[in-house]
Amino acid sequence: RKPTLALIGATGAVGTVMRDIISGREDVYGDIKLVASARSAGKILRVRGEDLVVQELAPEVFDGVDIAIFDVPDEVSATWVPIAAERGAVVIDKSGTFRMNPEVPLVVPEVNPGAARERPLGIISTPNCTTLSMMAAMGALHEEYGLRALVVASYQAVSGAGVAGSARLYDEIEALAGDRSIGQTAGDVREVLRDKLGDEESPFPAPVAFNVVPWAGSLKDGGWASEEIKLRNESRKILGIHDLKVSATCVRVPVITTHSLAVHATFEREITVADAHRILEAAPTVVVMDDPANGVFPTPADVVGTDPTYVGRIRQALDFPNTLDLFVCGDNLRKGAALNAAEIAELVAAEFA
Ligand code: 11C
Repeated sequence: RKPTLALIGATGAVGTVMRDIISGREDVYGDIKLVASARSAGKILRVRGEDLVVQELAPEVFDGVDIAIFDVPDEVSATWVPIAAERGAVVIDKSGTFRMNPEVPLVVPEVNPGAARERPLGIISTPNCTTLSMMAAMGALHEEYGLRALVVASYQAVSGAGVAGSARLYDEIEALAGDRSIGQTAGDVREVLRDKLGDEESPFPAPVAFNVVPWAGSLKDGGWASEEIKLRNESRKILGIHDLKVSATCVRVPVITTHSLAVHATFEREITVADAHRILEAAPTVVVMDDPANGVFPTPADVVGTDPTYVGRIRQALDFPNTLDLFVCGDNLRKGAALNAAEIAELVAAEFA
């Protein structure tokens, strides 16, 4: 039989992409329910060519649901994911709440698909979009060369902070556009934004238009940002390397969608650029764009809206043994969020066949 699917958080930035992805992939579901907060309940949204009424999140909504995909804030997942699991749904949760729970697998289907079956709580977590942007590529390289260490700088898109993140960048660009004196004096960008946008709340701690912001997430011990700690812990869990050395600096950039990462990756054995090309070209969900002599490398503007992980600028580090430097781009709303969850849901749906 075909399992019943519920999408919780159906109206958010990821929920919107999720409906699009579910509509475009092989139809493995019976009924689909769209669920959101009271504010969005009653809206009519399209999925799989059907118009569905969004239902309000309530315990009864999970009756008869086999698979529930949650894309809601951490605190909403903390309350509602266990309720859905108790009512019999296999939950795929995009929040950070359960990712590091040893009884909850953290799954990237290209890397550890088998882990999706080991779910004693009936919960499977899907990683942070920044971690996910490099996992398909790093998993493939690790399989042959044994990954030992990752030093990463991220260039994160504003839609990682949801609909409000994208709205803020559009508003800032509109407020600043047309004045060719902007960006040449300290503080002028902040000043114009204050004048033109007033007290409008920003999800970012500094202007993101005409700027880069070395901060993503909340403050953790030692001055680390939560995003940087997630990237470390989640990479270790997904790749199954408990002592993987990871150091990250996460930076927000004025890009609407698609996270990029500059990755400095050290392996157990010597690895050449040709080795990396061979492995990554054979990886089904990775696209190699690496011909800098002809201006070929991935950029967010060229890959947004697509599913693969793109890798370019692959170089053998000059001063570090067994180490590659490379640049990765991945759509943070697709593979970074909705697509990975949909792929996990398909693994679970196959169990119903
Ligand atoms: C961002 N990666 O770009 C974050 C958003 O743990 O899933 C997702 C946070 C998470 O802001």
